[in-house]
Amino acid sequence: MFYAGQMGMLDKLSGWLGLKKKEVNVLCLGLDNSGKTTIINQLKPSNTQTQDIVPTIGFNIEKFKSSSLSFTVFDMSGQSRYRNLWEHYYKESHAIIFVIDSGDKLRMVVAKEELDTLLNHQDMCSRRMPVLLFANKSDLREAMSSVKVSQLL
Ligand SMILES: Nc1nc2c(ncn2[C@@H]2O[C@H](COP(=O)(O)OP(=O)(O)O)[C@@H](O)[C@H]2O)c(=O)[nH]1
Ligand SMILES: [Mg+2]
Repeated sequence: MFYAGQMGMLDKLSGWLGLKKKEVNVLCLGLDNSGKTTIINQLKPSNTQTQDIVPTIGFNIEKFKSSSLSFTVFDMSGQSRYRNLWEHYYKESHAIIFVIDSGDKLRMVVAKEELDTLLNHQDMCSRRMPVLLFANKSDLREAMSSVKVSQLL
């Protein structure tokens, strides 16, 4: 039952992202601490234990695969010298989930910069790809509304 429920969630996600392909690679991006690992762990079916964390100094990539969806997760900010390590994932991805911490007013401008850089990247702007902007942590008392977040972005 738990497994079926989780699969339903992933199917819904495919629907929201408008994905019709059989095998799709989803990139989950955002600043560190925005909640990417938490979201991805919620999406994981209970039998998907293969969490492939590839730690490098100051940089990590998480991956998991479930039925036809494969997820790659990484932090986008701060470590521009690691940029070339994750940029090559853009080419092979079919959809993006960009996670924003709605409570992090100070770094909203950094999130915007990273989003702009992403969307202007040569491997991104030359094609059409669904992007889900995930205004996370809306439960926080100081959280900005999703409308406010989208205005700032
Ligand atoms: N209040 C609140 N905290 C969250 C939410 N999602 C994640 N967090 C917390 O934010 C912190 C960073 O989350 P994490 O998933 O590690 O972020 P990542 O660096 O983007 O992978 C953790 O302490 C989480 O428990 C949320 O929706 N609401
Ligand atoms: Mg993480």
